[in-house]
Amino acid sequence: MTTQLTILNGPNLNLLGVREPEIYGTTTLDAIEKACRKAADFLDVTLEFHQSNHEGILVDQIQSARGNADALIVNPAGYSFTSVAMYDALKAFEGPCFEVHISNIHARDELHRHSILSSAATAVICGMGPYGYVIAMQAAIHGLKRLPGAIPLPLCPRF
Ligand code: CA2
Repeated sequence: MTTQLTILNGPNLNLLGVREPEIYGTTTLDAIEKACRKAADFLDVTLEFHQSNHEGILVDQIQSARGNADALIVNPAGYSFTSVAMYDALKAFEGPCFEVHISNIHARDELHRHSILSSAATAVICGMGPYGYVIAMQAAIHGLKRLPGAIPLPLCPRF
């Protein structure tokens, strides 16, 4: 059985590494995708990786993941704080869903602190920089009980 992960990225993440490096670092989204693809090979999963600046497209992509992806990893970016449509779509996704933020949103200004999507997520990973995506991939596969033997055994029986 092949495990399929889908990673979705929200608005302006295509500008990573180009603007505001003091907050988001210098790694581009392209470099993050390459790292995720390497991790996918190592973890023996297939990967879809998308970015969109449009809320409706992201909702469509979450819906497409239903019955297609085993787990979803989403950096909703600016839509974290506004999108009831993405919240509803995530609630309808039956598998585990990991919300990722490159920065530690809890240490940010009021505008960037309260993701309304977090309560639809299985877990939230933030403040780990781009490595948060790889952590989320490992967490997703751990949750699906499909970690390769080379990775230490799960410690938490809840997942
Ligand atoms: O830390 C993250 O990953 C965020 O999801 C990034 C969002 C921000 O609104 C969230 O609070 C936290 C912003 C993505 C925009 O990225 C840019 C990158 C370079 C230049 C401008 C925006």
